[in-house]
Amino acid sequence: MFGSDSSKNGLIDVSEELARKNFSRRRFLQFGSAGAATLTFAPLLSFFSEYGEAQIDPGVLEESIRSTCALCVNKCGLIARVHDGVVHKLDPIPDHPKSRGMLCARGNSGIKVLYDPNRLKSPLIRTGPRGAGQWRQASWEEALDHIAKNLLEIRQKHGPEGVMFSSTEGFQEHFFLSFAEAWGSPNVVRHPTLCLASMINGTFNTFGSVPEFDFANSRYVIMAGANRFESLVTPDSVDLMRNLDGRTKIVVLDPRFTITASKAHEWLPVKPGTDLAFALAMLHVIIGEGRQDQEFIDRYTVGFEELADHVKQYSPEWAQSECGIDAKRIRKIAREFADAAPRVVFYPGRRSSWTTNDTQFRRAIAIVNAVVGAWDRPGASVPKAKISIGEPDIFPPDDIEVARCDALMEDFPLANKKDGTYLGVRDQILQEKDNHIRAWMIYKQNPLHSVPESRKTLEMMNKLDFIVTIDTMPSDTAWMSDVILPESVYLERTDPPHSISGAVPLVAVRQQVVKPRFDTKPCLDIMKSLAERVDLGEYFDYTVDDWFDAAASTLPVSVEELKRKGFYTDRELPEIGNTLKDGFRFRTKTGKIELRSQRYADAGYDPLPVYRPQTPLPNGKYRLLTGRTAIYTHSSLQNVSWLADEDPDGPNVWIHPDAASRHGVRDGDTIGLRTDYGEAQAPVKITNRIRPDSVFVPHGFGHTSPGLHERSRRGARSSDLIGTFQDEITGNAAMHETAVEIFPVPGGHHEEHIPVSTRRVGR
Ligand SMILES: Nc1nc2c(c(=O)[nH]1)N[C@H]1C(S)=C(S)[C@@H](COP(=O)(O)OP(=O)(O)OC[C@H]3O[C@@H](n4cnc5c(=O)[nH]c(N)nc54)[C@H](O)[C@@H]3O)O[C@H]1N2
Ligand SMILES: Nc1nc2c(c(=O)[nH]1)N[C@H]1C(S)=C(S)[C@@H](COP(=O)(O)OP(=O)(O)OC[C@H]3O[C@@H](n4cnc5c(=O)[nH]c(N)nc54)[C@H](O)[C@@H]3O)O[C@H]1N2
Ligand code: SF4
Ligand SMILES: [Mo]
Repeated sequence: MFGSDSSKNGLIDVSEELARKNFSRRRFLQFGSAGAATLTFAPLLSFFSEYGEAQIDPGVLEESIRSTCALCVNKCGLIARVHDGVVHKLDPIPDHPKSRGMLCARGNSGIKVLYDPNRLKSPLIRTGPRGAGQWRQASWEEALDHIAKNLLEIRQKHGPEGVMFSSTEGFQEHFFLSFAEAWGSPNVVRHPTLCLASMINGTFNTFGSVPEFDFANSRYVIMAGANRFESLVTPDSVDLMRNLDGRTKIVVLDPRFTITASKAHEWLPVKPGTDLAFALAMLHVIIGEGRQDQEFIDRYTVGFEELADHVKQYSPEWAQSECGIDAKRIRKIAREFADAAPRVVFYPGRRSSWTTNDTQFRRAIAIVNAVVGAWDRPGASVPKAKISIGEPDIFPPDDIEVARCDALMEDFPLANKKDGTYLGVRDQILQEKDNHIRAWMIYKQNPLHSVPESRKTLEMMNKLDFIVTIDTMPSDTAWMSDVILPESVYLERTDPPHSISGAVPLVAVRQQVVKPRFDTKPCLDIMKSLAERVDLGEYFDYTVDDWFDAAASTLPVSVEELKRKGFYTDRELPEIGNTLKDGFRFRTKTGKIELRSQRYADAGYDPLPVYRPQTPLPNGKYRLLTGRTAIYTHSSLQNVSWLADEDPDGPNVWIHPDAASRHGVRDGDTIGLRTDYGEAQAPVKITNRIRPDSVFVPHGFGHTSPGLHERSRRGARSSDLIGTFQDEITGNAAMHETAVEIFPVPGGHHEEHIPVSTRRVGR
């Protein structure tokens, strides 16, 4: 998984695809634009599946080009080996501060993302009923004119707020958001309330910032659910992996025996949704036995007395009855953790969209770290730094006067206003509390997968007059849109340089490795051309080169050096201890680390984390858990054959042997899954690596778009099953509140058992 050696060669693979279609590579290159012309009349699916119009520019840009991976949130540094206009291999940048010389399986397979035969190849305009898959290939001029006309009509009738914008992070997202701002719509939703909003909120409202971790020097690490050896987060995953030398004890709480759990010293199969009981009991033991770092507490924190009183009620025996972890074990871990402090980390997690009380759990984690003084010290949580870089002078848009469509600030006063809450906005539209929103612009996001309860998302789409999706693939969401705009993939684009905060901060560079293969554009070009058509061109009076010049003007390196090295940083090691110097003010209300949160108290929330039991599971049902595996990114990359071929589990839903025998299903059978929100079918993996009361539905399978390869359509779409629940403080989606039934389906029993690990899907 962490190897730098990609044994597969892009050229060979491209040729394989071509051989299948009776093309030689030479003919393929010659085919060029003539192929594109004939395809205009090709049948419907040809936009998505044919290779004929592919054009690889034979002009070599450079042999080795440094850039940044974009296949997940992590921004690892890569070196592309390019020959004759073809990317042959992707290697990691050895000394990159974010990825530390690692490029994961997905990063290595980026070649197959570039050469994916199902890629979007030109703008498409819907010609039949929505979702029927009738498309017309359009020029950029035509597609953008069409979008501009529709947006302007909506603005005239409903105001700028009539257009909703939604997006997920990325180096070009800025331009999409700039368009939304210039357009004047407050109705913007971003991915954090599907992901990490509660972790950010709980941690920030304790420490006034969200830290990284000095794992290289840690001696004790507790991971609750954070599956760092599958759900990779750099540099954490790499640093933890390097730390598996026996010096550092790792304890993993997870209802599943994940790869991370398999590398840990202790696996605690916690009952889903009850980790807060464990954390509170740890505090009970640490404080009850006087193991806290009192000097640190007195000097840097507020609220200790209240905390000590508050956790008296949460004994390990009580916690055992809630979370299923033996009281003696909790005591032992609490003692070991406090004794190893401050070189300890109770890791706050990443996707913290689990339960309606998630933010309070993340707060409790922060508090455990604080009371043992594990903050801004070697081996502990350490604050991030950021390198400030210049930006071009941009014509400032007017302030947006209209209010958001969701009652965000009334319902979630401490939520991040700019990111909105996804489920809140959808609810407004569904309940027609706000009839203004008529259009939806979507950038680099697949809401039909990533937002729980897809039937509601579809219902919302049906209420809207106009939907545009900017993607690289014909995703399920793109398929349900009115216009699809194809963005060039990351290896074809130069993005503006990005300052990434971290214990070791960096400025990351993504630059073009090969010219675009199809009629695609980077988001900046798309937004700029659209802005010109709706009289907002003045807000896009810059080029991507201007962004490089502005950034370099504030750095001690030139644009050329920045591009040659692929990144810039101003240090090799984290600077530790700055927040512990005299006079430092934490960005909390009191200026101190808040064991008792003043902001929560002011907003009417519990200022100390209060445990609330989860709604009990109805008889015969299981807790539905979701999450990712090492080789896919959310609902992306299931189309990549290299990854699917190497995937031992694929879309298989995990169930415990007890559940299997109760329902009479065998390993590999197709089973039915039913919740109050929807139904799906998927193959099953029977394993004692999961608690008997839980079912794990891996995220990102069961695609419905006919534009994708059939390997993407295997399994269940988890968003079809998960219900709408929200964290009470942030509005974050709570994805593990749903109960699921499982049942055998007719024809689902496969007599001949094929071991999961040897099952192959076709290329
Ligand atoms: N059931 C369930 N739901 C979840 C999660 C889960 O574990 N289970 N995880 C949650 C989390 S943590 C997150 S962060 C969100 C993520 O949710 P999303 O942001 O929706 O992530 P993806 O599902 O990967 O969809 C990304 C889309 O962007 C497209 N894309 C990829 N690269 C580019 C590009 O360069 N340009 C453009 N324009 N498009 C591109 C892909 O083809 C894909 O259609 O999902 C959340 N939802
Ligand atoms: N390979 C890969 N890496 C990724 C991503 C990807 O899509 N693919 N996405 C990136 C993104 S955007 C994010 S947010 C992160 C997500 O990183 P993580 O948050 O680590 O990832 P998940 O896989 O969503 O969930 C982690 C684990 O939580 C467990 N779990 C479920 N319920 C509970 C519970 O109640 N208690 C405990 N203790 N555990 C529970 C699940 O069994 C699962 O193993 O990964 C990032 N890295
Ligand atoms: S973790 Fe893998 S997919 Fe994500 S940025 Fe790094 S190499 Fe790319
Ligand atoms: Mo995420």
